[in-house]
Amino acid sequence: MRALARLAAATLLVAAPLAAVTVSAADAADEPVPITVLTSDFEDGTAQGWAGRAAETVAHSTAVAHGGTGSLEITGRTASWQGPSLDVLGVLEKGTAYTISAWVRTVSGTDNARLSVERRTGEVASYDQVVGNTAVNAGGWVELTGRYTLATDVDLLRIYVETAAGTGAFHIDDVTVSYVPSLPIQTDIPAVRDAVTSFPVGAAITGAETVTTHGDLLERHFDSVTPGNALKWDATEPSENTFTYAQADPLIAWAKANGRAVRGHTLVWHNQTPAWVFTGADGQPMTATPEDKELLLSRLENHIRNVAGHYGDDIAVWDVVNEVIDENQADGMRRSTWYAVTGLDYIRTAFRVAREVLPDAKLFINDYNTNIPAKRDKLYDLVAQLRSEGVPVDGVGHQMHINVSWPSVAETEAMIRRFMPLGVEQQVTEMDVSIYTSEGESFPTPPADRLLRQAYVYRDMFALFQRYAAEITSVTLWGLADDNTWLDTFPVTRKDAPLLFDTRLQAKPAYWGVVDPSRITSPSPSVSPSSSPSIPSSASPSTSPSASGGPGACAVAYRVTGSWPGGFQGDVKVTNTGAATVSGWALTWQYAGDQRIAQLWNGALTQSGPAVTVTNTSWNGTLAPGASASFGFLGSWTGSNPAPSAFTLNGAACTPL
Ligand code: 9MR
Repeated sequence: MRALARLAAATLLVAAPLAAVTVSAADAADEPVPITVLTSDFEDGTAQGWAGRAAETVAHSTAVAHGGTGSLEITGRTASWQGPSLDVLGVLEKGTAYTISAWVRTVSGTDNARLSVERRTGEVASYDQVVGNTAVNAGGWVELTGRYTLATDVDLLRIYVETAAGTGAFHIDDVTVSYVPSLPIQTDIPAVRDAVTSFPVGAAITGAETVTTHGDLLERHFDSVTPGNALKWDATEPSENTFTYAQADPLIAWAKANGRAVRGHTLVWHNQTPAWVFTGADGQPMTATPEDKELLLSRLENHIRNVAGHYGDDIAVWDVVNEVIDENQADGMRRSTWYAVTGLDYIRTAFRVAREVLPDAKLFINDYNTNIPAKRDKLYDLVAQLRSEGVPVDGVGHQMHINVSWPSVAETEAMIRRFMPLGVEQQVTEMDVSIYTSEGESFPTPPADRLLRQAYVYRDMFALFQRYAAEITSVTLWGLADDNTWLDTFPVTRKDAPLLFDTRLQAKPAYWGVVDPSRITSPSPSVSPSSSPSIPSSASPSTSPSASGGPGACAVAYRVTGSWPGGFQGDVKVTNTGAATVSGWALTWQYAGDQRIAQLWNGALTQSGPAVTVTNTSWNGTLAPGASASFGFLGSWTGSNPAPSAFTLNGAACTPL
């Protein structure tokens, strides 16, 4: 398969409305090939479509350049938010994870530059920060680079650069937007939610993870979801008594539509809480006065009544308070503003109000490092005290942000056992397993030995949780796949890989650690030799007719998922609609146009003129009745790009879908 996929380095270089689109062929299964959908190099003497956000001046410049001789200069700014902006509606597609990069320098002086996306749907505008404040000066170019996935349909979409403080002139150059084509999800491996039946398994998500291929992966494998940020205070009540559910509503709607549970996260936290919450009536930061305490608790009550009430029974489990413990304090309580102003009363109020609003919901106290005995015991003491007072704490959430060498199973078991006498539910709420064991490490790609260690950690921890299934009522992973994890920037910026699926949404050894530990040593799970499929030769694709189930026993969906002048991306799903298992397959079609496939994944390609044959890989060759296999590809076309109208599977005609 490698040899077949590693075609001659075909390069498609074609003009697109905004920029050149470059596709270089390589072995997509092993080496992701980024596709650049936008380049602004300012080498043609124009502003290449960039405009100001207000009345500032945006013009081509040859004063400085990052590459070549031209850049874009922004002058005449009267506010720090003013800067260059480019329409990318129609360039960025929903659900695709893009890398956006821009080089910036000031004309003089220093500032912090940041890069964002403005989007509007109807009257509602949102501003998504892609790259946060980054120090820039006049002495050299600084790259702003970050990842962005559009999760919703929009009427307006623009990328822009602004600064944090000043209004000085600055330059930008060599702006690029690129993505690595996602692979189809594997449909021939067990679903996590089917393999683990002792408790529901969930994933923390953003809106982007409910659509396209990510949505397929989520829907296939997970029983429940936790909005990772969308229900936090800064997202739901950014200014006093103004509630907005624009981020969270689509996630909860997805869960409802797909019959999945939701863990609500979180009603009270010291992070991601807007400053106004802690600002007193006098405009000053709150202190431990009776007036400030009363105001803060009334804001808390109002917040919970609105947010929990908005979702009602659609969210049956809430992290009511998050991370309130500090084991280094004698009383075990984190010195947050919540605590400084109200003592323990913010926790009492939060649980009381949540119970009033949601009499049937399970109410949790959630924290990290609960496996560390000192912290665990402080949390135990607090929960014991609250429950003895009648505060309705139903459960303890263990975040479980761990790594490949810490903690031990024994420590984790002691954590679970510690809380059993309290009679509370316990849930694992934010599990991920970093491949790093210290802050000094940084790997460009995850080393195989770390991925194996990680698989054994997942295996052992899930086995432990299953042994304590009477206590552990759900396990949630803090993310869907390694392409979106908070650990890429914490505690330092480096690529981490803490989840079950890799950056291209394919199952990792960690996945097998959860689903079938006997297959851990096989990172690309392959069929064992004794049961390996007989792969028909592409030259004689009808060698297994008996296995195909006969004519008409297959259905093929051929889709063009992206197209640009001269190039296109597609995927094909072939389904065995017969009564017999297909063991090894060859799918053929004829192109009516001048299409050439340059690169194909999850299958092996032969193309001779318009005749295309794709055979299975080692791991998707067996199609039970009703089962499907999918593969994707990049290709070129001239003239027109019609979809093929007829397909055969092992020589038998299929129904085109
Ligand atoms: O995953 C969240 C990340 O996107 C946010 O930037 C971060 C900011 O506070 O919060 C992350 O989620 C945290 C969760 O809410 C509470 N436990 C720790 C999680 C990781 O920081």
